[in-house]
Order: sequence, then C-alpha cells, then structure tokens
Amino acid sequence: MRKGILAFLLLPAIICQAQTNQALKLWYNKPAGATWENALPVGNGRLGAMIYGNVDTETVQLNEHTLWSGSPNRNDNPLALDSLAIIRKLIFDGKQKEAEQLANRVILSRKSHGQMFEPAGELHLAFNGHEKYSNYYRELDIERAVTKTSYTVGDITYTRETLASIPDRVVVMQLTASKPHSISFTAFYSSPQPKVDVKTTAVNQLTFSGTTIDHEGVKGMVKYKGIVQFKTAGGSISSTDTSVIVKNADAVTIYISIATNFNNYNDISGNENERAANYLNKAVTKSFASIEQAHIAAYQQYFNRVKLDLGAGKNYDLPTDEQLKNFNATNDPQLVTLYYQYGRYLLISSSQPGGQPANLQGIWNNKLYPPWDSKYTININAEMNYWPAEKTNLAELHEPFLKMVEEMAITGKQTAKEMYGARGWMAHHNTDIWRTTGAVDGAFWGIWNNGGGWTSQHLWEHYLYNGDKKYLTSVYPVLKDAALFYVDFLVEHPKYHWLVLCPDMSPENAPAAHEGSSLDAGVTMSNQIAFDVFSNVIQAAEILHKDAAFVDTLKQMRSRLAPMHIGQYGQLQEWLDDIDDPNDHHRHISHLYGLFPSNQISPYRTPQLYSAAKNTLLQRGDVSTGWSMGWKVNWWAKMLDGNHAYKLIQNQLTPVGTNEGGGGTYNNLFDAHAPFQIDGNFGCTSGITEMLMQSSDGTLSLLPALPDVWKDHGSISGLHARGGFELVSMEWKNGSIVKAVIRSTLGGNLRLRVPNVLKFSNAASLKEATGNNSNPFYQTEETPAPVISPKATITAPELKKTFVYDIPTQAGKLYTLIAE
Ligand code: FUC
Repeated sequence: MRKGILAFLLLPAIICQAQTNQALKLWYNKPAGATWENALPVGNGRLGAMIYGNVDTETVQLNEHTLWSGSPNRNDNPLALDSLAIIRKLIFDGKQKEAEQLANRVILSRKSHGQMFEPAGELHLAFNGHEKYSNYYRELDIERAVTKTSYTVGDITYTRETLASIPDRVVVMQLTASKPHSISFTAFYSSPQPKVDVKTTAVNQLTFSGTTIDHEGVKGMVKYKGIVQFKTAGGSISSTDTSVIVKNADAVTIYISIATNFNNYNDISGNENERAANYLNKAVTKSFASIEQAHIAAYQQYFNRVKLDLGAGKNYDLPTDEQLKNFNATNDPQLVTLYYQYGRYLLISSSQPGGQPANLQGIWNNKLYPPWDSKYTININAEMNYWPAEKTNLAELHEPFLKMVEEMAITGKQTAKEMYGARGWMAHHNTDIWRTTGAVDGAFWGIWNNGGGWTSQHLWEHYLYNGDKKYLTSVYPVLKDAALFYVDFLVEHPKYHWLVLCPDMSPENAPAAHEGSSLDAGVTMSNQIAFDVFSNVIQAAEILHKDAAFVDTLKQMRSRLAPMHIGQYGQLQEWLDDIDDPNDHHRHISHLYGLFPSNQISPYRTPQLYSAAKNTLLQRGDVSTGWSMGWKVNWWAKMLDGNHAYKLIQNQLTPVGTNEGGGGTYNNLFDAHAPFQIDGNFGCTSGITEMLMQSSDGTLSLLPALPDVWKDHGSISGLHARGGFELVSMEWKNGSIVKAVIRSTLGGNLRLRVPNVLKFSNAASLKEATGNNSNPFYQTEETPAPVISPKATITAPELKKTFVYDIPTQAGKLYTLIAE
C-alpha cells in the first residue's frame, strides 16, 4: 500500500521531469546500425566520438583534433609571380579560358592541395547473447552533453552512458546493468589507418598508436597514441594480444585518452605517449560520476547561457528521426529549438580554446579520405561555422578560429610575397592544420584571393562584441596586413577604371559568357570584401590612433573600388558585367556577402540594393546544399522576411535525400550537403538568431524577422549583440515584444529598433532616435551608390513599421523595457 501511494505521488513529478528533459534530447528507438550519420556525436574540442548505440557490438568511433595527414609544409607556387601580368592581361582581354589554363599551370599548387583530418579508429565492445533485445532506447542529452543507450535482454536492463569530458580531456563510457554480475564483453579496436599498432599493454589496457599517412607528396608525420583503460566493479578481466575480455562485472568504466605529437602548425615535436598517459592517469583515478559532474558543469557554463522557447513540443512521444520526417507537416517549434541548440552543442563540442577550429565536419570524421579532406574551406564554410559564436554567447569558442587566422597571417605573408609580390598576407580558398595558403583544387575553384580578407573580419567582429581595445591592439597587425595585401594587389581595370582584384572569381561560379571559366576581375564579392577590409582597418587605426598616412591611402583606394551593380533582371550583379543568368540556381550566392555577414546592403540605408538582393535571392531559389540553405536563413532574416527564412528552415529540416537536388538533415540532425558538412548546422543556428535579433545596420533590432508560425508567443535569453549588449531576456506575444531586458557592458548609446511601442518598466517613455547613432560599435560606412542597368526594374521595398529609440546606457546596468 505504502509503495503504491509513493509511486502515485512520484508519477506526476517523473512525467514532468521526463517532459522538460525530453525537450533538449535527440532520441531514437533503434540503434545506429551501420550508418555513421545515425550515430550520436560527443566531443570536447580535443576528442570527438560517434556513439552508435548498437546492441550486440557497440562501436565508438574516435577522432582527435590534431590527427591530420602530412606534416608542416607549404604549397605556394612561385611561378605565379612571373605570369601574373600575362594572366591579368588575358582576363582583361576577355580570354578567361586561356587565363584559367595558364593559372592551372603556374598558380595552382604543384604540391599538396591540403591535408586531411583523419580518423583515430573505433573501439568495439562485443556482447555475447545480446542479439535479441527489447525496450531499446538511445539519446543524446544536449543539456548535459551525455549520450545514453539502454535495452533489455531477458530480465536484465543494460545501460551505457558516454561523454567527452571537457575538463578531463578523455572520452568515458560507463556500463551498468540492473542485476549484478551481468556485464560480459570483448573489447577490440579497428582502424582505417593502414599502419596502426594495436596491443594490450596490461590486462585492462588496450593501446593503439601510429603515424598518419602521407598525402599528395607530404610525408605523414603526426604520431598518435591512444590508451583505452577498463575499470571493472566485480567480475573478472583478462586480455589477449589485442583484446580485453570482461566477464560478469557489475559495472565497467572505460577511459579513452588520445594524443599526438602536434604542438602547432610548424612544430610536431610533442610527445604523444606522455600526453596520452598524462590525461589518462589523471582521469582513471576518478569515478564516472565525478567526471560526469565536472564535465556537465564545464559544458553548462557555455550551454546554459542561451535559452530559447518557441512553444511547447507536439511530438515528444516520437523519436527524433520521426520528428524530422514529420516536420514539414507539424512545424513542431520544439524541433527547431532542438536544432538551434544543437548548433550550439556542436560548437561547444568541436571548438574549445587551445584546440583546433571546427573543420568541415566539426571534429567528427570516420573516413581515411574524407570529403574535401574535412579541412577548412574559407570561401564560406569555415566562416559559417563561427557565425553563431559571438551572438549565441559563445565568444570564447571563437578563439580556435581567430588563432588560425593569426597563424595564416604568418604563413600567408610568404604566399603574398612569393606568389604575387605583395606585402601583407593572403590565403586562397582553403587551408588546413598546417595553415597552407596556396591555391588548390583547380583554377576554377582556387584562384580566389580573399581568404585573408574574409577570415580577418572575424577578428574585427570579435572586437565589436567585446569592445576590448587591448585585444584590438593585439590583432591590429593582422588586420593591417590583410589590408596591405589588397593595397598591393588591386589593379586598375582598363575598361572601368575601378580598382579590382585580378585574377579574381566569384566562388565557385562561372558565367556562361566566359566559356565555363570562373576567372574574372573585380567580382562583386571581392569588391565588397575589399571595402570591408579597408573600412575596418580605417576604423581600427582611428580607434587606436595609429597609421594616419596609411588610413589616408586606404580611404583613397576605397573610393576607387567598384560599386555594386544592379543588372538587367533587377538582380544584384555577381560580376562587373551584366552577365548573370536569372535561371542560375548555383549554391554559392557570394555577391550577397554584402547583405550577410557584411552589412553593405540594408533595407533602410540602401533600398535599391536591398530590392536587387531580394530579386537575386528569388532568382537563385531556395533548396540547395545544406550550407547554402543555412546562409539563406540569414539572408532572408536580413531581408526582414521571417516567413521566407522559415521556409528555408523547413527545407533544411527535411530528411536527407528527400529535397530534390539539395541537402537536408541526417537522422542525428547533422546537416547534409550532402554528404555531412557541419556548416549548415551552424549557419542555421546563426540564421534563427538573426530572425529574433540583429545588431548590424546601425541598430540593435529585436524581432526583425519573426515568422507567422512563432508569432503567438515565445522567448529567448542570453544573446549577445555588438557593442557589448546582452539581451538578458525577451518575451513576445502576438508578434509584439511584451518585455525585453538588456544589459549594457560597455555603456554608450543603445539604438533599439522594435516592432511595437515600448516604454521603461517604470513607465517612463523612450526617446525616439535622432541623427547618427553615436555608439562607436554601430558605425556603418556609407555604401557607394549602385550602378543601375537602364533595363532593371526595381520596386521600392515595403517595410513594416518599426519604432527606433535611443537609450543612453551605462556599463553594468540593466534596462527593462515593456510594451506600451
Ligand atoms: C565549397 C563548396 C562545396 C563544398 C565545399 C566543402 O567548395 O562549393 O559545396 O561545401 O566547399
């Protein structure tokens, strides 16, 4: 009787807890099977692991962030310099194809086209007699960053929990069972690496070690060591040469430590054995529970900073893969919230200070020869990975990327000098762990010279959010050198007389007029990037009272860059000539860089360009590769069209293979290019943020692009805005802000744009904005007037009414605003 009452009393609490927790879980009622994209990712920025949750043979696929093919190397082609003038002339003479052929011989790398992020192998646990099971359940709890698998065989329920500990730098798995003496398995290791030494070094210890492979003429010299240690409670443990056998244990904890000899892009003199042993020895003294507790605390100090509520879930009882299948019918807001927070989860798990930046697959790759080498494509993909970092309050996690930029500023200086006779630094469209900056893949893709120009924007952006002048001082030389490359590399266009990059290309597209060659001069994206590079260095130098003469040069040169062009179809021209095809649905829409992530196209400041950008977006269409759709969410948010941005979220939250001609999402909510590419996850998380808050275009704008489906009510807290503002909380109802609390950390004018009239919580009214925004972090450069084709029809945008206020703020103070 007493038991019954207790159960009755506990039941609502259990249900309630299950519901709240369920909201931030990916869960499934079947194992991953043989499909890697069904497995669940954990990571700590150093180690990544994919947990399959398979029953009779569990697989844990492992990665270590510095385990790359090759060794320190460069891939410049010094022949470039001698041929530069000829290539330029060919392009200016309209002989793009010839220029491309020559560039293939003299600019493209004759050495490596980039090294590969490599898998570390797989730990398997084979359980006898587990072929038949019931009650199967597996989950990834992104609130705790722990995975769990459980199932029942006979009358025993088995549970495995796995995490990649941030503070302890190991992957840990705990196996438990509902009855004592029930856990028996054989552990063994497999690896796609051709030369790997797997052995047991103690009865409870399995190790794997090796050296990574050679690739494209670069000798593989990254040495790695992995140690897997088994700690049992009860039962027995024994080993063969290459396997560890556990019998009849009550519980088992498995500690996995992996390390390499990598110190930095230029130094691989570390000791992988000592490192791996060090992490392991510290961790094995701790119980799973204590490692888990410390890990969750470290993880949550990032994760918990942002909370999003778009409305209650409609499908908690359905596994995540089923929710994904139904999403376009249900529009379940909870799946969007999960996907949004999953983007933050993936960044926390794949990018930690001191580690390598998240690559094309974050930190998860099981292939010896991964797609695009799982490296860094810097003509969009790597930047996109870091779009959510600042705004979703994960600024510290931007560090690995910012460090990579600083390292490329060193390696890319030699590239600028040797290949182009230019000062400053540059990179082409790819880099890798060795920070190579040469041109790769083929002239069609690789003759893109803005790798330094674009990636260095992130250093400036980091400053715009933190306002830390010491930081700005420390990165100023990198920004200045990025600009210096443009100063030396820009040439006057013989026909148009603007300063242009040449050779140049609009990633990775080619106009039909150029016989399929992508090579050109002064393409729109490059002009926009050059404009930003100059503008940011001008601002930085003025803030730091430096380099007045250089600032003058930059101002002069900036005024000679090509303005944007609006072409015959009302489109924003991708190239200087009006040669866009309105039926071109290419995944790259690089010329909209100026709309996002840059801020040169604005509904309020540049209405013609805004309308042209809209036409371009409509002409290019929606469904495309995963990252392209992720970018489009941001673009439509910047177009202030929440419903269209939402349409792209629907396209993205479509099971892979069902979007005709495009990407979508895998069962584990990884983004599909296809294949898996993590940029789309990060791009969409950024885009959802931009729908709810933007801090570009001279204002902090709340609910700029709220779609009808989320209008009823919702809330978000913890977002970061430029100028050191934090959106402590915001609630909305019926499309209007009910309450918003904003913390100022740097002081200064808060220019706020909102959809409805607001007042202070003490009923004082807000002051309407007037004149220029005095806040130094919200300065917008005047975009040069566009050149407009006489054939273009441009309709003025119809903008919803908004209310713009100026609130003078003090550092450290909170400002609470409520609806009038
Ligand atoms: C660029 C894109 C591809 C892919 C690759 C990694 O080359 O054009 O779509 O994302 O990067």
